[in-house]
Amino acid sequence: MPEIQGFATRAIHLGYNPAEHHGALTPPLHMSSTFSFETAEAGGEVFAGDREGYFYSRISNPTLDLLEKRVASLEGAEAGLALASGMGAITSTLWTLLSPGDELLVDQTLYGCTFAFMNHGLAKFGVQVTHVDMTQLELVAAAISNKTKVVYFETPANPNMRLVDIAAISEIAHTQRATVVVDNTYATPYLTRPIEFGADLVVHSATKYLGGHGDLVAGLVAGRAEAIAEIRLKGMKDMTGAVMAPMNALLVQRGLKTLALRMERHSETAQHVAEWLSMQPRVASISYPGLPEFSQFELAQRQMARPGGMIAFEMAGGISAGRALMNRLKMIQRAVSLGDAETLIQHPASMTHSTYSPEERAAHGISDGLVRLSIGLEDAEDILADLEQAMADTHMAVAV
Ligand code: 4LM
Repeated sequence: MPEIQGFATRAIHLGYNPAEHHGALTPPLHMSSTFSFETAEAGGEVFAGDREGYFYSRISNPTLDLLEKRVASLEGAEAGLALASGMGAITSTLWTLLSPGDELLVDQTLYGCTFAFMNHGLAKFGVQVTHVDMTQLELVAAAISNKTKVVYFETPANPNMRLVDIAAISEIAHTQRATVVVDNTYATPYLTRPIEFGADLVVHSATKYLGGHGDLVAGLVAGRAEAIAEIRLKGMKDMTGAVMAPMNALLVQRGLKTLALRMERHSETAQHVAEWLSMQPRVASISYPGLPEFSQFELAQRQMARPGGMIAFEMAGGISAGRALMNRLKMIQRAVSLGDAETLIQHPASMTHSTYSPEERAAHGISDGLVRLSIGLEDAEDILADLEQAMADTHMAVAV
């Protein structure tokens, strides 16, 4: 096979030759918890790391291996690690990197369970968790110290779409040798590759765009081989045990084959929907990186190949108007999660971000009226028609 260069081609072919597997087009599914050794000595050598081989699927498995190689390549990383969920990826990574007394410097806004793990979990074990507005570089420069071991952020952030300048923050973090971890779930490597901008590790909820079909829960980490080996052997093997099931690895491999196509379509439709929402008198505010009025439009152009499929907006009339709109939708599904073929809508304050207290949400920029849309792969006209009828109906309901 010629040298494989393109993103979509690597997502489909990398690391697999059907001729070595009876011509099977789809890579085999290795549903085996354990692996037998030819001799006792050989087993000992595999355990000691002196001989290549598999020994137990909580450490590695050939089906997970292929997925890890593909995701690493798509992220521009040396190595990857497949885990049971996005939270499994995040917790295995941070348990490996942090010790009591260390500081974890994080952005203001994070996915609800990531926030809970840090503020209500890690903090109990003597890790200093400091939030700083990472859109303000001077605040990050002032906050960082030699106690800062990890700098962590999402871009775009869940749920309010704030962007963080990966190159600028990585430069500041590296003055103190801190490890930069970026949650790339919203953007995916098709839109943004944080490692190319200077980040050290990328984490994913593969439940979302990488899987892409709403039929699994999975996570991934990518970065330098040495760091990934440490997360595999400490955070995952001994601390969380959050290993991905082989069947899910096969399904994520399938999802990756259409990632480029899907992200193009998610972005194109989301752009239409965002433009339409921005013209509605009953929409008080909207955050979408593809709109010129987006406060970080210039950064979005620099850091994202396309603006992506996620939109945050607020109705005039706050959450009661938002709920009225959600309840009148007929095709769009009221559900958490994102990145699926189906368009999903949810209310972060009472759902994904209810792990924050009301005071914490106020301090972290998550307003009670915010509604989050994950634009799916349906025809744009049908998504718009559903929103249009719900908006018109909401308008009448309020006017009556
Ligand atoms: C949601 N999100 O927002 P697992 N990182 C980000 C996420 O959005 C999520 C995770 C990690 C949602 C789930 C209900 C940016 C999850 C955690 O759910 O553990 O695969 O990923 O709707």
